Amino acid sequence: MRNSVGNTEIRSDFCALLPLKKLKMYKSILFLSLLFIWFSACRSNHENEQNPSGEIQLGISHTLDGNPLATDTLQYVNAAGNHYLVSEIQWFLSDLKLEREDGKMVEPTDDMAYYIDTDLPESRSIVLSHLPDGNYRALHFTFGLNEENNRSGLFVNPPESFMFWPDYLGGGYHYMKLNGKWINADGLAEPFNFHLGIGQEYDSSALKSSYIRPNDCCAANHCEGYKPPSKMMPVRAFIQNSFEVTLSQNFVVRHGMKTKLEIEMKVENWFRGKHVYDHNRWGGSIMQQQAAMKQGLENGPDVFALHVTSISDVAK
Ligand SMILES: [Cu+2]
Repeated sequence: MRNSVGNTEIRSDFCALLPLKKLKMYKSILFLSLLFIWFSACRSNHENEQNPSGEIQLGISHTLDGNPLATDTLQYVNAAGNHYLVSEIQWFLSDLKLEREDGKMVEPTDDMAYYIDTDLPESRSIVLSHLPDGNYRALHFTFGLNEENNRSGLFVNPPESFMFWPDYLGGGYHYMKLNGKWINADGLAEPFNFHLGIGQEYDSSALKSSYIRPNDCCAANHCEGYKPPSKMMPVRAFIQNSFEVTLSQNFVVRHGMKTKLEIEMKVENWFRGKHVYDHNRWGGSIMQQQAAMKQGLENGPDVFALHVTSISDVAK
């Protein structure tokens, strides 16, 4: 009996001991897990405190006379009095930089250039993430591609590759194709290709025997809508026409938040400002007319504006 009691006691102690050991083991695992989670959270918090980062969603809009651009409708009149329509706008925005309130520049992306197209909605939204938290005072970009980057063969796939600028006119890529029609002096709707890119300085003193025939040498290398003359004076020098745009505007980047900004292209301003651009004067094709491109380019800085749309949680 005692034995059996003893046995029972021994057995019951043994049985009680096993769960206790397991319990201790579970407690240890739980403790270590909690310790690990706590340590990870602290480390993560510490990293966030060291490098808090937020996001910018940069939209691109095209407006005309204060309203969203309506394509293919003959409803606009420019400063020169030309009645006109716009069918499409394609352009490059490059070297994007953000300026903090202390003047330090932040390069928010590894992408050198962005192709923007009025017919491609996805091209009009750029997401910039992991940006340093803080207050900012301006956004900078290059309209088109700068001299260093503007090299033929840089883009091999469309639509970017379709932006090529003929090598005999300087090569690289169009900064912008703004295509449309205007009612010319004869009252007819005539196409215009307001194309901006590398300009040329022609050698007017060259012998006629040295003129080049672009259609013979490079017929496959003309952009659509552009018909070069049958003979062209030799080019003495090429002119880099891209320009820097600075858009002063205060905005913030906050950790875990998404700031929505919008770059607005005010299309009518290509044709007014420093110069009143007249399609009747320059005609439909200006890729060989540096004086015409210069008017547009010098109007360019007033073409762009930056707006702060909203700030919200990244998840929204
Ligand atoms: Cu062109």
